[in-house]
Amino acid sequence: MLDTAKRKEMLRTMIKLRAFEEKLEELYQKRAMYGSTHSYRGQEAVAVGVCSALEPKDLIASYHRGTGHIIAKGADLYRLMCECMGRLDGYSKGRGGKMHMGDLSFGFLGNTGTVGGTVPFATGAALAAQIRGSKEVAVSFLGDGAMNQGVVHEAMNFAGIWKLPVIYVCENNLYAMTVSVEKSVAIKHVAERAKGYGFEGKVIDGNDVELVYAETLKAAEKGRAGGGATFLECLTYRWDGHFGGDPGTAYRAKEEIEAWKQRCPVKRLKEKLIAEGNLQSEEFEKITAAVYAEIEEVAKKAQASPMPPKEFELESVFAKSEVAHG
Ligand SMILES: Cc1ncc(C[n+]2csc(CCOP(=O)(O)OP(=O)(O)O)c2C)c(N)n1
Ligand SMILES: [Mg+2]
Repeated sequence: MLDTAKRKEMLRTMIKLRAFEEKLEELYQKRAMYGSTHSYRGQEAVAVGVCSALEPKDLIASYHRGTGHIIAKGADLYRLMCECMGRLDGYSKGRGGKMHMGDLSFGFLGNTGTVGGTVPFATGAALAAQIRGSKEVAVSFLGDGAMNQGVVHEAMNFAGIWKLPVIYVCENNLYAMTVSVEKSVAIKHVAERAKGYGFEGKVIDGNDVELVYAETLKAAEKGRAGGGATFLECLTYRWDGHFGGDPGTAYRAKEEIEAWKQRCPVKRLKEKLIAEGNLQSEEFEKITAAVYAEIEEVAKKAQASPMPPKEFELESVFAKSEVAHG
């Protein structure tokens, strides 16, 4: 069993993910953030359970709903916030925004707004680790909607053939934008597809951070030992709309949203620790207040930081014309 200190750390990180999303939402409403938000509220146990079970050298690939994964893997909050706000100090110098970053210093292969687009990133990183014999494991986070992309099928088939040390963590939050998984997938659980790729697929409670941790640890140990890939279908739910401009209620029943809020991953771990006598309510309040204060500070600092200079517009682009246009 996980020790209390580690579980409290996981609780703190889940609160951090939530506080970060709430701050982004506020900045988005004030037009202080560019692009859009894709709130991770409700899904925190997946990112935190997975990343807490990984080693620093391990790698993750993320997607549009990625801020939670990036924080859980160890991002610098200031640099992340700057990127979300289009600032020079951001991970992509303010050019990529929330959906387009990458930084190998903390094992983050990158994210993109192209659904399913980063699944091959993690698969390729796992192939590289296998060739080098470096014992790294790569994780690809992906949504239920990404499961219907061709490139995802190609990558998973490849991982099955080569027994790659990769873990596919599918966050089944029951919707892809406004379309329910029942309407877009012909089988009950996408994890069943893993059999067709030649590796193990499991359906787990994605709101139970300790379970997500334990299953990731097993999958990582298996991958490091040469046992190949694992697919984890984590059942979870996004509390908010698909993006900042979507209230999320036109295509989902209020009762459904409320029922999932009762299964809040933060509340679950908090109540468990309290029942065991390992946490007091006052301590929880203190942790929460400290985390929210930290995020507030980060946002203030990011808002006061410089924008990329104008000359920067033609830097870091793949192609530019030397011809002057009149
Ligand atoms: C290749 C591609 N097709 C369509 C879109 C539009 N799109 C953006 S997010 C999204 C839904 C993704 O759903 P899912 O993978 O379940 O992730 P979630 O938003 O639920 O976290 C779609 C269809 C896109 N960005 N990229
Ligand atoms: Mg989804």
